[in-house]
Amino acid sequence: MSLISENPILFVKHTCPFSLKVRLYLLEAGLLDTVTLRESRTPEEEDAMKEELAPHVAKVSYPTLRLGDSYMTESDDIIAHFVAEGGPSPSQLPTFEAYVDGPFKQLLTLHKENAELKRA
Ligand SMILES: N[C@@H](CCC(=O)N[C@@H](CS)C(=O)NCC(=O)O)C(=O)O
Repeated sequence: MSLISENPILFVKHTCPFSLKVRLYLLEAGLLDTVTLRESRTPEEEDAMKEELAPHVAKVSYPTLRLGDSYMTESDDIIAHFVAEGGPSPSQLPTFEAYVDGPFKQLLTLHKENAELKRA
């Protein structure tokens, strides 16, 4: 028996809104069991995950999808990958859409405002 998982590996950070976006897509699409989920929940786990990913990507960011030897580091690209593989379009997933149009959008706005205030 091979110990190597054939599933794509999804690396996520527990509290990351971009990671939650991809997880929610997979959950509502019924595709969560098609990936191996690797989640960091503590600073120690984050450090270990960063060390593991750093040799393979220009900049470590979450979520990251590992597909064999290639790595995708943009949440929208990751979702587009699953759609291209036959997954449902995000517009067919009301809970996903509610998250993206509501809390996710608000978090991005707050994040941008915060960055601008810091620059001022
Ligand atoms: N454009 C990226 C943004 C992802 C992003 O900014 N993720 C944050 C965590 S929520 C990150 O990876 N920050 C660097 C880090 O935590 O080391 C995407 O849509 O996936």
